Amino acid sequence: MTEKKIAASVAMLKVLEAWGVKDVYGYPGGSFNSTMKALDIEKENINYVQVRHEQVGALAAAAHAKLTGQIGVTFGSAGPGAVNLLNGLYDAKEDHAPVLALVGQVPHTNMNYDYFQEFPEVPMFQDVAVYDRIVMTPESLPYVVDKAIREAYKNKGVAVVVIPNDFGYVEIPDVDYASTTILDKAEPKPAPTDEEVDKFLELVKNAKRPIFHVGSGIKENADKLIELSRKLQIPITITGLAKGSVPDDYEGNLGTLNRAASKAADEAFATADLVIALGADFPFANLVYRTHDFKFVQIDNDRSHFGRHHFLDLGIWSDSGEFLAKALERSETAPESAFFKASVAAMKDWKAYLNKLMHKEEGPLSFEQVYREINRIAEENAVFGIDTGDNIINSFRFLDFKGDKKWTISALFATMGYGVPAAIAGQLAYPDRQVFNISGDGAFSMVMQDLLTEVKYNLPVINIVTSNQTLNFIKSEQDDIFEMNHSGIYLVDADYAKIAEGMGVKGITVKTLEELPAAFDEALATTKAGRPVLIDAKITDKRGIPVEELELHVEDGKFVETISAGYQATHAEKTVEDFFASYDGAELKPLTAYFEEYGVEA
Ligand SMILES: Cc1ncc(C[n+]2csc(CCOP(=O)(O)OP(=O)(O)O)c2C)c(N)n1
Ligand SMILES: [Mg+2]
Repeated sequence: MTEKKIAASVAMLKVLEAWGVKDVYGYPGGSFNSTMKALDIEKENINYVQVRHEQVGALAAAAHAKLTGQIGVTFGSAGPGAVNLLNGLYDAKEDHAPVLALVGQVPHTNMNYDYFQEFPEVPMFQDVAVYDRIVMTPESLPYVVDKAIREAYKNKGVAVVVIPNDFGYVEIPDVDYASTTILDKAEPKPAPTDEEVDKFLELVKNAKRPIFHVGSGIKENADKLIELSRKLQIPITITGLAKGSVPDDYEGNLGTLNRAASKAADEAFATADLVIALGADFPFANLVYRTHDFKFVQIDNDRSHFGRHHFLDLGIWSDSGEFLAKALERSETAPESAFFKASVAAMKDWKAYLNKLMHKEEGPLSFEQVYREINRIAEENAVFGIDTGDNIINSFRFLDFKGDKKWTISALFATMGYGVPAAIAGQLAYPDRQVFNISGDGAFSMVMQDLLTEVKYNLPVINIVTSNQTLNFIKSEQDDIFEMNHSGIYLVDADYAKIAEGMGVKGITVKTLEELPAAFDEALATTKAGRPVLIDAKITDKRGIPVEELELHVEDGKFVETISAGYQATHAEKTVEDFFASYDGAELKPLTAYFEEYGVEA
């Protein structure tokens, strides 16, 4: 037994270091001072990032995990600090991101005496955590944290360790508490059998309009997917999290479904008679997968996920790469498909429309031109933190994901206030890359105090605030509710550039199309000089085209395209043509026009 001693909290930080943790996001409190002391002692080896709100710290940890695949670490003090973490921890849980949350607790000698800020914290985190423990002895503190990290990785979720403050000061034996010295190897990948793949190929052969729905499970296997898509003539739709993983410039990639969607994807999906879900978790399945009957194949590497979104005609437990490789090996090239061609043509039409909007040179400033400028100055390997709201729809439609770009959103939890923390985490994880935060005015004003964090750590983030003085994403929903006035969605405007300046961030306001390019040039120059910048883009509260209102059904053996009855009841537009025209898209054609052109049968 070693004679050497070390403070339990320092031993715990050494465990984090052994796991490769570089940055710890949090906010101090009296119940966390033993760890704060250790963070000072260990400051050469681990970096404490002082955020201005625990929610921002937890969201930054979640974003770090989503961007890098490595564990994110956050902390808060007992009671209020702990509660403030919850939003970010739920984001991590929902997007399956490994995160460790260290939570302060009053000294163990004061526990159960209703002491100041003493709460039973383990129950507070029960629902969000995959591992949730209070440390019972000083000696076990580093051990429990090591175990927590293993659980967070294994279960792709949040591990919570509650630390009675006094334990951290206690000297314990100075030994290696981290389990990371054990050589690690990748988990074995489940693979399909020949029979399973043959059954899949049979279903494809018997389908008239098969379609892929691909999620983040595609990982590094997009090349194989594209090869199979071409070979079997199956167009691809994707979930939001697969955006960028399946290249946008592959002609058979129709993009995302539902509301943050492309027109061609929603239309083609509505006619599919076979849906092949590949590594896809789709929170809108209960809507989009219920519009019509189709056969359903699911390929997933997690057996607990089968059937969660649709009844199965075939379920294949497999890694996406293993499945695609075998499917390529065992399939024969399919003849050219009219459905594939029509879908590709509809997507081309949609892309031309988006391009036209981005390059519009008259009229008021709107989001499309802001995205054009972001694309213009974005570097090949830029990192984007994108906030919840219209920017989700718009980034899926307009942001150019080509190159080695990285991006992160609060996908399944969809919390507002994600952009700033994600950009902070992105810039710290990738100091040599260009980093953007794209936030709506509502979302930004929930976390704008943390511009101070960008300043404190010299993070040259390009903050774009799409300032439309509304909660526009919700306003659009209210537009479609029968006999409802707009309620609670207008925001008092603020001079966000001035607010930024007050915090030490270069602030630029843009009100017109003419001012836009110069503002972006200036922003670029500012960040090149190492300073954060904020562009407050005063855009209109125009709504992007709600392609989810398009519906297709069969009449007399032919597909007919309409707009939903709900939309018709709340808007003047009755025909698809009027609908397109009202969103500046008179030239858009319904998918049915392409069906006719290429001879697609119902
Ligand atoms: C914390 C939180 N509160 C409320 C919502 C519901 N919500 C989703 S988008 C949105 C509006 C976002 O407004 P803004 O940030 O201004 O972006 P815009 O849609 O106007 O571009 C709201 C209120 C949410 N997702 N998260
Ligand atoms: Mg807004």
